[in-house]
Amino acid sequence: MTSKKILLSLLLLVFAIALKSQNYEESNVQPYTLPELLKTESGQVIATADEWMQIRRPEVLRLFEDNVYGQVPKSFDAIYFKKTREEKNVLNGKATVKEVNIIVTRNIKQVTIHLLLFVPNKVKKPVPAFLVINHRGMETMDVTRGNKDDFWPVEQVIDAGYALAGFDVKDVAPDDKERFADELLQKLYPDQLAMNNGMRALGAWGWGASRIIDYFETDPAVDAGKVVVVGHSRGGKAALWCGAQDQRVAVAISNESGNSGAKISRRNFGESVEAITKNFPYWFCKNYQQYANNEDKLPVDQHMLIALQAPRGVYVSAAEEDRWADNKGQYLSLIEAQPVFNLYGFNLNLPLQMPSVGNQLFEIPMGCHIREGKHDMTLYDWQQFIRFANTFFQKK
Ligand code: GTR
Repeated sequence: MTSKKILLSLLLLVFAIALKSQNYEESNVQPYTLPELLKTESGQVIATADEWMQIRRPEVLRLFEDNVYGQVPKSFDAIYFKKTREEKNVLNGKATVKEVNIIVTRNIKQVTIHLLLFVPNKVKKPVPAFLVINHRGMETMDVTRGNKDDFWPVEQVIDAGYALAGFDVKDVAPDDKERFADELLQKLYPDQLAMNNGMRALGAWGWGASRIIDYFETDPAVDAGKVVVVGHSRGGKAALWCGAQDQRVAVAISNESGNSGAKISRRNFGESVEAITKNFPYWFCKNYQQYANNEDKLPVDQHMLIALQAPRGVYVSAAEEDRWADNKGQYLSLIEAQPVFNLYGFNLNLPLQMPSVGNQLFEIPMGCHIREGKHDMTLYDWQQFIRFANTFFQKK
């Protein structure tokens, strides 16, 4: 073979490998078999909500810990809440803003989560709250409202009668391959770093949201039983993982979370486990690497993450042009998770077809929408979240 031909065959090979892991053609989606949701590892068939809660749910949670996101340590020595600011008349008198340092200690080390919280003034307390796992930096939540970002539409959320809370993920785990361990992992849980099923960034972000719920339990203005955890993309993966770990979460909202979030991993469309573990190894436990290009060996798939939210609320949103996130794969997870919700007496029967673009669909406690446009979290998305939450909480 001439060197030209060798080069050409090599290029074709590279192209074929890339194609295998990043398919965008529906007709190229290969058949797959999902792990069984309602059968335990020892073969016991789960037939009641009680059996799910006592037997299968803990098993599925452990499988996600050991193979995907890593453990989430529950213990620490102390937690303190230090209000650093409170202004009672912001947003034209409509809201009170608070900033609270949430300080968590373990073995004489500490981390501080900076919580930003807006609470509506003229509404009966306590109020339900949206809690955003924010990976886009504090600027997006600009407290002075000089920089209004649709990612954080506090005016609209307050008008709808909800509190809006947020924190920057860097307080617990910077979103960076080199520095992700700088906060929570090195300071409080260094032992996790040595473990193949140890916590990494996504686990830390969800852990951070849980500490904010700890704070809500002490704030009479917020209803800690009505917390909607919201995340976009990588934040959406963390929101689902947080809702799986922490059953105080009333609703988990995953906005365009895609691979290792809401989408079925075995469906070879858009981002693959290979791509995500290569580009973002520090989001997941080490064990997850072994499923790159090997999704069929995963003992879970992401519909089981949706099922772990039952019987609480779960909402999955998508954007038409966000093919990387595999909108159909996300919707299929909702469909596949329904049997667990139905053990609780719901009668979910979502249509097999995804809603068309511009439409919202919900059968409480599940909901979804798909909007036109690109990968982002927009005011339109928030309007749908609020509409879903109003119905979920039976608010006016
Ligand atoms: C992408 C990543 C996705 C998604 C996204 C985001 O680069 O591949 O899984 O998380 O980032 O967070 O915006």
